[in-house]
Amino acid sequence: MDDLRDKYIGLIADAANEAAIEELRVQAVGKKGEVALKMRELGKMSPEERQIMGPKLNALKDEINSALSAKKSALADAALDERLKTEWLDVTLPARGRRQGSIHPISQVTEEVTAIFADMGFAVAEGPQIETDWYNFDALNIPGHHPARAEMDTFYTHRAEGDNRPPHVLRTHTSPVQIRSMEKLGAPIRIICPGRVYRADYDQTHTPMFHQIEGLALDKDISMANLKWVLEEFFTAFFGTSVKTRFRSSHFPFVEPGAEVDIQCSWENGSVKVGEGDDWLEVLGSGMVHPKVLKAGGIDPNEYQGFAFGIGIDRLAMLKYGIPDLRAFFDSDLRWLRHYGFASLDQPTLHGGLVR
Ligand code: 2NL
Repeated sequence: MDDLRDKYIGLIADAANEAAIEELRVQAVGKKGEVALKMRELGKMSPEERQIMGPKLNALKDEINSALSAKKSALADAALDERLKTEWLDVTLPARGRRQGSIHPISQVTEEVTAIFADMGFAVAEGPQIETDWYNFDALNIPGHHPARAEMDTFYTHRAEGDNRPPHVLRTHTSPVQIRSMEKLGAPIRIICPGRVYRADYDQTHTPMFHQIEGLALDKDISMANLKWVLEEFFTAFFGTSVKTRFRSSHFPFVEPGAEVDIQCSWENGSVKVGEGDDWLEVLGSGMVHPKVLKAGGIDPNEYQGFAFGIGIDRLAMLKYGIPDLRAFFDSDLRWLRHYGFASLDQPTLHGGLVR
């Protein structure tokens, strides 16, 4: 028995890892291990012998077990020491650089505008940027021969030779989203449709892609008065100061009557301030939705009526943040964004959190 003890104490001392320890445990004190075999022999012994050998075998089993667990924790300690030697952190290293990206003013303004209209019960609707000419023109009471179609400098897609269907267009306004929403949701409805729109136009004040938000509110008794209140409420929230509006009669094929809306402003040495002074700045088009347009959207004009408006997001962003040149929006040098106070994306609370 002493041989057995010396054998295992030696083997345990030499064990190199946890797997070796486990192997030794099975071999020595497992159910079919050497100590168990010896215990089985107890049955064949005389009671006197058994009384001596029984406790001795139990003591041997205990001794081997504690040698096993002592070795196991010694191995774990050694492994930890090894890790601590290699996996250390140099707290004197310089910090990582800040990320360069930042929220784009167009995205921020879109979020600001949608949040304000959401407070007034408007849901956001989106739709395709490549449209059929039905949704972009005909449904909006702009027939094929109408000058508005030519005026809109539309981008047309290409059809395969022999395919005589009318080509798709890049939407020239977000109105098609409103037609699709009327079809899908019916009336009453209150939605705003933000998104990219396209017109073949490029100069100091126009880019071929720009951003628009259109609004639509239909119910049994919605009037121009509701439109005026909603717009004044919007401008006041957006610019953070009360803003007077001025409606000028105007024509758009999709509304009747139609109005262009100006906001109150002042001009001081070349820069414009909204909500003060006695100048006016044209910012949007609006009107009561034309009965033909309601019909195109599957809505009965004898039962429902309402207003619609369209506003350019790019111009709104320039006005609110004093950005003088459209080209800034397409500049890949982001330093100007910080100049105008658009924070890095590393401070995500500013993203959408700065509504009013
Ligand atoms: C502009 C003109 C406007 C609308 C957009 C609209 C949409 C539907 C029906 C009727 Cl589905 N109207 N949208 C109405 C009037 C003007 O935008 O020059 N915006 C900057």
